[in-house]
Amino acid sequence: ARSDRLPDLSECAREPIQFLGHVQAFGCLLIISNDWVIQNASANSTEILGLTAGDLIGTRLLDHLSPGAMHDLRGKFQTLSGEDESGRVFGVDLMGNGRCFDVALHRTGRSYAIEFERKAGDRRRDDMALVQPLLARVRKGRTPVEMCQSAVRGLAALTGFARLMVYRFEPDQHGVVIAECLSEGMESYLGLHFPSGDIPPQARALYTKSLLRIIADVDAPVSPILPDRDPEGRVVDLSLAVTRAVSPIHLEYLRNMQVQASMSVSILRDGQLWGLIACHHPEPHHIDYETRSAVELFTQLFSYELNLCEEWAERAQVERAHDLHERLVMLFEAGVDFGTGLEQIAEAIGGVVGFDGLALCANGSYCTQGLAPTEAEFGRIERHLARAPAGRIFVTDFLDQACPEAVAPERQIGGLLALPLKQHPRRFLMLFRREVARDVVWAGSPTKISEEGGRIHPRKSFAAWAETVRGRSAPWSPAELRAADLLRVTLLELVLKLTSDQNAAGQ
Ligand code: BLA
Repeated sequence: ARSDRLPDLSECAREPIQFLGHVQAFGCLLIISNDWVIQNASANSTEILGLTAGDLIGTRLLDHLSPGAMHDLRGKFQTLSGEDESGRVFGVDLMGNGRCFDVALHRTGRSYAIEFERKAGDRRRDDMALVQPLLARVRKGRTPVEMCQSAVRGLAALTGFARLMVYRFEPDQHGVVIAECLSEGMESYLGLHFPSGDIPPQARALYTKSLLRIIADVDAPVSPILPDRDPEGRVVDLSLAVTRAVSPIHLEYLRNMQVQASMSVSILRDGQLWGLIACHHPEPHHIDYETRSAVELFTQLFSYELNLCEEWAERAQVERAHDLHERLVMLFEAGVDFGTGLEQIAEAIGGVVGFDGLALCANGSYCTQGLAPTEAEFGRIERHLARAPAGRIFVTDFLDQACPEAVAPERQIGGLLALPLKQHPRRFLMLFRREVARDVVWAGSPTKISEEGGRIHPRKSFAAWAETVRGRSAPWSPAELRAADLLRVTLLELVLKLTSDQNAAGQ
């Protein structure tokens, strides 16, 4: 029966996820005018505040709250200026009866949204104080992946989630789990890839504005906002609401993954979504707003550190690309050539461009290193490339599409980067990359795919992703292509020199 209410899967990208009109059970939401009159209230205000939507709508907020609480909230409201700004106040005794709440507020159009969550009574921990030591540990990581690993470990301790992952978006927008922290009995997703559609574009756009969302219990009843329109007749925009109920499609996905609670925090780079810290729990799991705020702050600082580390790695790669010229010139001056020194040459090139094998024809014999086609297949690719524009690198992450039927599928070659060595006849040094779908495997039996229920399931997503990338390699990055272009010039120079040396020797 549940499926009947779900939108068509092909309509995913059009689902208006910020206009679904409901909040989750853990908090309630009021919309108030700028003179504090309550315009809308979620139906669960009864459970959270002890006041029904009917009691609230049309009255002023100060009719219900203690003077102390009103003072705190007013002060916060005054700091909000811009459209997207939000404020938070923790541990407010709303009614003056000792029951404390965390409060979130933000502007929405001409009104304000204000959300309340009950605070656990026995709270003694200062989460903000934990952010600094966590960050200090992250900084010790030497690579982006090490930093991510340390971040999920730290957040596991802070939040109690059972599976925490860093999910990184690739250039084609699909994603891969690059770091993970599991508690006992949880299935590992490390290294798995998922298609871009698992997080549709409107969700990604929202996640660059609203950095953390929690789904405390996928089966908890959601609560409607009453009435469902604002005074101007528009559906309430919940983009920045922390209690926003999530897409029913996504809830189905989580249920199929046996996840009962989920939280994800955006990792941004230059304002774009770089990835997510995705957290799962097999039971309902709510962490209060103050802890979530500490997680959000940590993730913002962590993103900054991660950006620095990535930029550093990128700069180091550019330096290595420049050094490669010197290294190759020195090798050749020491008498090495493509035939005798292929291993050293491959190692030097491997420092700036990632590949799984290379091949070329040197002095009439076919030389290879690692993953490579047969000589006949190599010849077929070379004949194909002879038609490509001269004096440029040729690159593809889908060899079978670029040069159909040149190479047998058993070779599992997905990517090719060809560097011209000679004009007449045209000769190339070719770097090969393995087919990526064969590199990655789903943890667990692939036959389980068909046994599992539900229309959307990460196993099926993974299978669909593997299908779309069959025959493809990981993409060549812009930095690698820049390095390859420098390498192209170096190689032409070296080959020219080799030929003139040989000519001189022959005279
Ligand atoms: C949202 N999908 C999400 C989110 C994640 C994923 C992390 C953010 C919400 C959250 O915190 O749970 C996907 N989660 C993953 C993936 C992994 C994971 C890939 O843990 C892997 C380890 N999803 C689909 C399909 C559709 C879809 C086919 O698989 C649409 C037809 C929709 N996903 C979808 C929507 C949202 C979403 C609409 C937004 C939910 C919201 O914020 O309201």
